[in-house]
Amino acid sequence: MTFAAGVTSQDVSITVVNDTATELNETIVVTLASPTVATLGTNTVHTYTINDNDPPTVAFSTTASNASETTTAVTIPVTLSAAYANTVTVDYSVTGGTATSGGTDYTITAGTLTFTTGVTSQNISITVNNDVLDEANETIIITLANPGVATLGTNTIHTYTIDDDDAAPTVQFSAATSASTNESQVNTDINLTLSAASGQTISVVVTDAGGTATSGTDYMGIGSPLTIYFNAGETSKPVTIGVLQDTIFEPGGRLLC
Ligand SMILES: [Ca+2]
Ligand SMILES: [Ca+2]
Ligand SMILES: [Ca+2]
Ligand SMILES: [Ca+2]
Repeated sequence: MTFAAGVTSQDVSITVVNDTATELNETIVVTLASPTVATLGTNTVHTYTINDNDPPTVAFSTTASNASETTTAVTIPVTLSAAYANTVTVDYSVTGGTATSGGTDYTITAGTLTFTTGVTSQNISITVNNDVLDEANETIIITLANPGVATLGTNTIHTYTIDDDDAAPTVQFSAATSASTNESQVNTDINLTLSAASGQTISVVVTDAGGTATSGTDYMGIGSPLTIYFNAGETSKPVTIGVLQDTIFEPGGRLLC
C-alpha cells in the first residue's frame, strides 16, 4: 500500500462472500508491517468481524419416541440445523395426547428453550409417573412454536409414548361357593372381583356350566355366555341370577368364568 505525497488515508478492501451457510461470526485479522519512511503507530492490528446472516432451523430430531413407564426422567432433544452466531429460542407446549398431565401420568413444564451461541441441542424434560395401574400405552404430543431468530424446521411435532409396564389384574369370583338363605330369596348376586383396579375396560365371559338346578325352571338363565365389563377403576361386578320360586325341594347350580 502506497501513500503518495500529501495523502493521509488509504483503505484496505475486503470482499465478503455472502453465502447461505449458517455459521458463527467470523473474523479477519489484518496486520501492518514493514513501513518505509514512516514508522508504525499504535494500532498495527485490525480485526474485522463478519456477522452471519443465515439463521438456522430449529426442530425435533425425530417425530416420535417411546420408552417404558419405568423411565421416569425423559428428555426429548430439539436441535438447530447448525451452530449459530446468535442466541436462538423456541417455545414448546403440550398440544395433545392420551396421557394425563399434572402428575397423573406425567409432568411437564411448558416453556422456552434457549440455544446460546454455538449450542445446537437442548432437551425438553418430562417426568413420567411410574404408577402401578394397568393401562393402555399413552401419548404426549409436544409442539414447537414462536422461534426466535431461527425458523422452524420440518419436525415441529413430537409424539412421546409411555409404554405401560403394569400387568393386567386377575379376575375371579369373590368366593368359590355361595348359597341362598332359601328359595324365597330372588335375584342373587354372584360377585366377580379384580385383583387390582385397571386403567382400561376389562371384560370376562361368564358361562352357565350346569349344576343340578334347571335354567328356566329353578332360575332365570344368565343369558349364557354373559360378558361382564369392568370399567376403568372398577374392581367388583355382580352377576345377577334370578331364582324362580317353585314348590319342589332341590339343590343348586354353578357358574364358571
Ligand atoms: Ca453465512
Ligand atoms: Ca400411567
Ligand atoms: Ca408402572
Ligand atoms: Ca401404569
